Amino acid sequence: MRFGDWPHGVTRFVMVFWAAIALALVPQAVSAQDAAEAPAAEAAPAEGAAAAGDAAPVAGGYEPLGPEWIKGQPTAGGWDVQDQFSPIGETASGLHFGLMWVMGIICIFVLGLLLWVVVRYRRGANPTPSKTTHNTFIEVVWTLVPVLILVGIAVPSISLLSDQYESPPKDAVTIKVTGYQWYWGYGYPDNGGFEVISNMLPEDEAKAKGLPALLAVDNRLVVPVDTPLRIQTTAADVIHSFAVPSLWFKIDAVPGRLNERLLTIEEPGIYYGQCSELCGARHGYMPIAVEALPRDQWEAWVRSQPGGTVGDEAEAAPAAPAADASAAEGEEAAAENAGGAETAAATN
Ligand SMILES: [Cu+2]
Repeated sequence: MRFGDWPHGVTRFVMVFWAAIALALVPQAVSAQDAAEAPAAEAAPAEGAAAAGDAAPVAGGYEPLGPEWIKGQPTAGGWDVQDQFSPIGETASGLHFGLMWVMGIICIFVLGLLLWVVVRYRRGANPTPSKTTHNTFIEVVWTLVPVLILVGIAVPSISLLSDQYESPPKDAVTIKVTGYQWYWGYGYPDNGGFEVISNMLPEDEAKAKGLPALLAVDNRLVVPVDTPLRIQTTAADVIHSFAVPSLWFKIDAVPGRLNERLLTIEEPGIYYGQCSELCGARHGYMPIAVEALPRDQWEAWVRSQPGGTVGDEAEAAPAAPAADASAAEGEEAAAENAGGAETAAATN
């Protein structure tokens, strides 16, 4: 390109640049409108959920949660991370969006400086350029400011990283997740050792129940809400990965190895995920459905399972409050009486 053409080239570049920006922003504006309309639509299920919560059986019974309780699932046209329902998820998505703002502001600032230099100091507007080569003040500023920004990012980032490695407390409910080709098994070693096998529902069956196809399963992973869960993963054949986006939870399930992570779910509801490690022909058809229930309803569900026990009720003594089961003594008693669990369940 000859220098004589330069202003023309700049004009063309600027026009193409703004056209690209406009093209990139229009779909986002449209989805922002969609998002603005969404709350009205969401309000109804929330009311339904509250009503269902009031009507839900408390003493003794267990009813699987209906579709109005679905909280974590992908949405059509969605372009952000899913809403978060675990403490780690809320921190992590907050950090994610905070960093997006930091990156956006820095990009716009640098781009603005660049455009200003290109336009203001082009040869036509500035025929005799400055001979300045150093400016101590500016150099100190452009070193210190990025350092401070990076330190500001590192503090929440590293503390989030360490939070994600936090060990589950002693009273956590242990759930052993086993990946199979191509379904999931959920074992409850603290509650009588039963295992739930979870297969994807066929599409017509899922739709008949008002549940999302390819995500709905026959037996969900039922867990207590607001309770630390010790999720242990392994696999029986090849590597799978247990992942639920709305709980910010993903951990590989590796044959011959037990991985462990703490999970706490804050609200009752249904949270969908999928196997996230390419594991064979039906990798895409082994969804995960987590159903979080209030503690009493979860205990009712455990008792409805073959050999399911809560706390140290396998003992002949009257059942102690569930909270006591967490004590070391309770665990030992539970271990001693694990063999008796089936007998106790049979007599119920
Ligand atoms: Cu898999």
